[in-house]
Amino acid sequence: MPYNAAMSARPAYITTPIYYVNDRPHIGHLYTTTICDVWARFMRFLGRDVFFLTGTDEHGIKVEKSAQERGISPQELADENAAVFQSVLGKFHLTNDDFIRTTQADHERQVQHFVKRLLDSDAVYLGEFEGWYDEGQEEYYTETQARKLEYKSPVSGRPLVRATEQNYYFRLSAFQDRMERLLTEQPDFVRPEARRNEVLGRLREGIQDVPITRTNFTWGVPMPGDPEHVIYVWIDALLNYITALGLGEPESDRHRERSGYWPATVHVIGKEILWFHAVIWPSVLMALEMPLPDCVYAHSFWISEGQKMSKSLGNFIDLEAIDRYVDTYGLDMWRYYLATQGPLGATDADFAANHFHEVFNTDLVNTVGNCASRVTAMINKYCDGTVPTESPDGERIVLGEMDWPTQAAEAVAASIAAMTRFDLAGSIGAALGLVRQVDGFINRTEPFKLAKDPEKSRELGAILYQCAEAVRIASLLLWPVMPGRIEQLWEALGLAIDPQAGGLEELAVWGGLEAGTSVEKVALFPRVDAPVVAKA
Ligand code: ME8
Repeated sequence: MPYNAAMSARPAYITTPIYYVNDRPHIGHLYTTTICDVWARFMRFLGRDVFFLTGTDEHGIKVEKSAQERGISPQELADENAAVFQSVLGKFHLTNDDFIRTTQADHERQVQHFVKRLLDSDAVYLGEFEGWYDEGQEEYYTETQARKLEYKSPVSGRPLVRATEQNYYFRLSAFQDRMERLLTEQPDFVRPEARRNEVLGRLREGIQDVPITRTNFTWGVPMPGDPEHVIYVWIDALLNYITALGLGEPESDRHRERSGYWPATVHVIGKEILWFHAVIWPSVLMALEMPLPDCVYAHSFWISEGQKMSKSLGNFIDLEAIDRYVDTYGLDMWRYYLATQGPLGATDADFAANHFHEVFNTDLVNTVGNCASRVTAMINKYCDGTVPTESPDGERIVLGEMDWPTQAAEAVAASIAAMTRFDLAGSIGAALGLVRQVDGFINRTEPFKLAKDPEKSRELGAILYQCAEAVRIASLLLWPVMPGRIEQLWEALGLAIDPQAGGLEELAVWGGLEAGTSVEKVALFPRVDAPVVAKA
């Protein structure tokens, strides 16, 4: 879907999963939140009104058990770990507009409100259930599914257990046809394509009603009118996407300020929670007669040094490991690596220290950093540190057979289009492509040679203008992923830009850099001697 101006009028709403508080943040959580952040920043820079939500999932048996083991209350455990998740946000320059916690009173009230609505409309009923239960994931499987999984949890590998419960059920089976139609008629509803096919395949095997309450623990939102039952953590969690906007409390401030963001533009999640988001969630919304999100984007997983991350293997990328990367390479390289090398497609991505180092050198040191320093250094050396003019006689001097305005406009359009469809690497790649063209242009036109000939000063000025202008335009497209270093570059180029105020497309038009502006030399990405080594 290409970006067009009309879209900027429509508010955008992007969400991450809400993370379980019985875990500590690691690369997986940071990955999803970071890619959402890059998209949110880019869309805001385009002038879109964006709401970016993340938060924590705090109920359920796992939290209850972990708290018990530690001899504290589930609320204490939730408070402690939610604070850790929150503290990470600022540190990684993540610009979420709200952080929802499922133990918030207004969330709990709204969960009850929505479940009551489902009960009143008969989308939820009381019944008996028997199935194969994954205790770790709190998920039920049918006999067919369980057999395929060899009666083992696909996540933890632990045996599934046979369980019978009297529970409230959601009539998921009633939505089979509508779900199949949705996935067929709206192919972008689940992305990437391979994931959509997976969901369609499982849908066609048939779907059964799902229990949405539990009686084997108490740490959760009580079922309205039957407090023996606690609302299943997944229903509670999925509803966060609409409770954060106050959709269950039409009189509230939240509703007044935020209801316009629904339906969501994209729910970004990991592939392991696709079924909940691609089938259960839209069915619940259909039952509530509410509009559906535009897209559920399920990325794949980070593995580490070629293997599944595990604490015992010592390849787990936890906050301590992340700190080592950030301390060595800077936060912007961390964000750059996640955004460009991450598992956004249907296959897992390998986080590897050597690869990280290589990408840093190739893309940031030798391309962005080197180009910015070459151009600013030449302007200082040959033009007294002020931006020269591209058209001394009122007409642009064309050199090196380079139609810069067209090249730049193409890169900008490609970068915007890619980001709009959530292809982060494509968007960033288009910006980097523009930087590479500057390097090639310098090598072809050899301004350092022209500088020796006073009669060529007009050409020299035009070349350096064009280089600086192309770097400026590329920098606008790179700001969402590397805000820190790019702002440093803007300062060196004498530019006062406020991306929060929008205007990316206007700023990215060729010719925005003003002749006469003072330019300082910059060194954006200092070299790093050797890759980070895992702690012994
Ligand atoms: O599932 N690579 O929370 P959670 C990439 N509370 N991403 C990863 C990852 C990895 N190795 N490991 C985790 C839950 N993630 C529920 C969600 S939403 C209504 C409720 C990311 O704490 C990825 O986004 O287990 C995944 O979906 C999420 O962390 C799971 O976080």
